[in-house]
Amino acid sequence: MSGNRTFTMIKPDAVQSGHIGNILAKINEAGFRIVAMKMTKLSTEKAGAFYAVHKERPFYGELVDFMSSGPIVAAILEKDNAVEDFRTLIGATDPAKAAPGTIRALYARNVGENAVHGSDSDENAAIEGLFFFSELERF
Ligand code: IDP
Ligand code: MG
Repeated sequence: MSGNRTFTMIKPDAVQSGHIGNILAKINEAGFRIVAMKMTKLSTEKAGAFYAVHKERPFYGELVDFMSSGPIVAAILEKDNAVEDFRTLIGATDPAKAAPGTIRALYARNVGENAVHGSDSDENAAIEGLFFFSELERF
């Protein structure tokens, strides 16, 4: 059975470009409820830990540098079938391949600086939500 929560970040490129409000509006219009949210900045250590699963990928260093380059907005989102529906809403990793109207098609700069993160499984959604939010910060 699919779960009802996912985790997202509005990445440093989209925060810097002033797209927080536009992206939250898309999330809202798509029927997600915000369970938790904060603006914060990842240290290189924290970014490295968050993306540890990609350690062996050639772009890992670039990814860690980018994700710690400026503030991000982290959030837990709730909706039926949250993980899959949110991946559909954000579109493909590479904005050049993302479907029209998706958040990455609208706001991403390139395959690395791609505006938003979205969890890839219920298990990772739970792990990633706990990485940022305590029980007292989840509503
Ligand atoms: P996803 O975010 O769509 O799940 P992943 O393959 O999990 O994509 O990669 C994690 C993040 O790493 C991407 O969102 C993007 O920021 C970055 N990334 C992925 N592929 C590349 C690449 O080929 N070059 C640079 N950065 C990349
Ligand atoms: Mg991923």
